[in-house]
Amino acid sequence: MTRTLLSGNEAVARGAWEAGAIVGVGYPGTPSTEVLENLVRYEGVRCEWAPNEKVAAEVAAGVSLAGGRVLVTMKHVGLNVAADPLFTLAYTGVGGGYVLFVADDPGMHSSQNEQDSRRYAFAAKVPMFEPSDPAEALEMTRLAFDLSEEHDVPVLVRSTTRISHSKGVVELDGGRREAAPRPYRKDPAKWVMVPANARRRRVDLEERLARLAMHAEASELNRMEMRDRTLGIVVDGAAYRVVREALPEASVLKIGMVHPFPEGLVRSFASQVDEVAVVEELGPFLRDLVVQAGVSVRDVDIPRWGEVTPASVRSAFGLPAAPTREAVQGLPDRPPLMCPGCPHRGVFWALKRLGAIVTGDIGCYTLGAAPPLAAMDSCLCMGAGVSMAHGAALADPGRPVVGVIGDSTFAHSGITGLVHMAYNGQAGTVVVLDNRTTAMTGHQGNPVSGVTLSGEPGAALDLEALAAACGASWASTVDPFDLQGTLEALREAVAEPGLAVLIAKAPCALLEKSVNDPVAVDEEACTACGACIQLGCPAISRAESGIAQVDAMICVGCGQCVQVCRFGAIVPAGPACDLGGNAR
Ligand SMILES: Cc1ncc(C[n+]2csc(CCOP(=O)(O)OP(=O)(O)O)c2C)c(N)n1
Repeated sequence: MTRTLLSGNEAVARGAWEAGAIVGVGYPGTPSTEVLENLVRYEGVRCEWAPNEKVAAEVAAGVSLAGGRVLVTMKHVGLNVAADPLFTLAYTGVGGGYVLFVADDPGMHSSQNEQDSRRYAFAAKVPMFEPSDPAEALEMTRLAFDLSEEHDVPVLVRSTTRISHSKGVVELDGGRREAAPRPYRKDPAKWVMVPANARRRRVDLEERLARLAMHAEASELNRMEMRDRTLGIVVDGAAYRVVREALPEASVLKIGMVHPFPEGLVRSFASQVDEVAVVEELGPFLRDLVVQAGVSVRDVDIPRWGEVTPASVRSAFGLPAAPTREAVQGLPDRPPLMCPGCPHRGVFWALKRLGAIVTGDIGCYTLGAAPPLAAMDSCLCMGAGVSMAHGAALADPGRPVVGVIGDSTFAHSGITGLVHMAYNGQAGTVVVLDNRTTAMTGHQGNPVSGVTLSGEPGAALDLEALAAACGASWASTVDPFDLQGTLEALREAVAEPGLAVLIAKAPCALLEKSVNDPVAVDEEACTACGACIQLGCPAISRAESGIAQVDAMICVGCGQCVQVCRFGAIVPAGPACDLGGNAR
């Protein structure tokens, strides 16, 4: 037996490997990404990034159909994209064990919404496990594969940021257990979901759920911890650890298998305590289930948004906050900013000069909405940057509209929007910000870069050819570090009577890590006009006197500020320039 520290995501990867998964497939998204990045390091598992979560869920369905165990990973919003195959996969059931890992993000540390994946388990009628720490994440992932095969269903394992990204002690008591082969068997009544077959599988699903409900009542994943019986708390996921810290004396019913919901167990728990309360994140959900089970609940004021904390739990029960260590004071603010040398900056500098409505999308480039660039007008969900451009132009044909989308996001769900624009014969402009990587989630390869999860080269999309194939009448590629060239290309694209696709292509500054010499400000020449400040580069700021100053420690010499300075006041930092103590 080896004891080690693993994050929740590392533990899920380990659990899938131990369970004998032969394929891991998913789409990156914080806080889920590291599962596949860890699983790929194990022998005997083929891991792939899919262009989006729906494709991942379907690839996995193929693995399962042909008898292999498979893990699918995504963040909560990805489950919206994968929902279509998931809902029908509940009908077909599985061949090899099918486990879908989904990571929610209460508090929206890195997400555009805070949706609750527990509701998907109920809506799709599939079982869901909820670990509360990394050790459970490993154990439950392994068990999920067994349950999937035993009950012929896909199984959801739900984590949250706090579990995925914090480390805990995990005991590694076994190696990989190769799963018993489940060879492919032709069975159209199970796998071909035409209405006649689906109607039968729909009834069968209810029977499977009834058996799963019995399983949930007896499952060790749902456990009563009896302490002081004046108060019993029903709790799941990350909130369990918080309750244990905040109310160590309280009795607890820890829900580890939330669907099917163990109603009988809840009633039995309630009969053993004076009063029942529910503590959960993103509620009321568990609370409503407990009430539906016929148990009266003491309502406590836990916020319906964000993460629960020991302080919020204690306050909900009218208790003073336990003493905690003082937070360190006086730390500098670190607002999210495009990095020095980010290729996206040049595009937003140019877009700002265009006076267009800019429908944006999700990625590092969403920072183009922040001042001083402030050149993006919307960010809704992946792919919407393209489709919303079409809609905005329908409503306001007099104004130029530009849709902006990153390379990974374009492959994820932008291509269909482009097809829609071309198909519906409307003029429009789409800019693909091709920084050769999925930067926002930690530099994963994607179908545009052609770099696969295992680091091998795959086919890379030819974006100009793809644009033409989708029906664009104009497609061109520009270097976003050439500011004037980018502005001119944008003007040309907007003037195009048909559908124009401009590809702004230059690698992410953190990807190549090659830097030029930093630049410096010629103090005599600087007029303090602020044009360089308008680029929003963290390396440039105003000195007390108002003139520009460059932080040579972080400047990568991309040259964009040199181009916007009309006075020639930003110059390569040669030996003649005084870089002060910051010189590299
Ligand atoms: C449906 C969905 N899946 C995953 C994510 C997480 N996510 C946000 S943006 C993004 C991709 C960003 O990559 P890219 O479009 O290349 O832009 P970059 O960050 O490189 O500028 C991902 C994976 C999400 N927000 N929504």
